[in-house]
Amino acid sequence: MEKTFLMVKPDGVQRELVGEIVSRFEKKGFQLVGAKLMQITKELAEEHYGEHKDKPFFGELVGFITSGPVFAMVWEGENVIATARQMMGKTNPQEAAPGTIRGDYGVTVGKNVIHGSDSPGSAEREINLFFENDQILSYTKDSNQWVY
Ligand code: RTP
Ligand code: MG
Repeated sequence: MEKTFLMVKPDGVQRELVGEIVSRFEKKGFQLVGAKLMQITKELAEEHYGEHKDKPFFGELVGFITSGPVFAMVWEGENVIATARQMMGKTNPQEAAPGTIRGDYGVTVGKNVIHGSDSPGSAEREINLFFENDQILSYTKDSNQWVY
């Protein structure tokens, strides 16, 4: 089954949006298979956002993503990479549709609440960058078993 890397950025953690964001992907029907609250180092940030290293906003981007804890996650499901990007909305929250995470909670492009892998190649790269193999679980969900 397809997997993607999603991350609540420091602004989302500070604004107490972790639960809301996790809830959206749970309700959609995707499965959480890995998660951790962590502090990103400068080295990890520069590698993660390596594709942007020549952009004028690179320094600001690295500074922001290392400015406080992030909530890193691996989610699994059919077509989860592209669907999660749709649920996140456009990069600039001012262009992101209402109903998307950035459309509902973001205001500026520099603080846009959530990161998501943009392709199968970046999903594999980013999952391996942030998670060890044994931190990604495989399990089936049977909610009745946990109620009765
Ligand atoms: P992300 O990688 O964080 O999920 O965002 P994205 O794919 O939607 O956008 P991307 O083009 O990969 O840009 C990465 C992050 O850089 C910041 N950015 N700032 N000041 C600017 O013009 C500008 N453009 C991009 C955003 O925070 C964006 O999420
Ligand atoms: Mg990106």
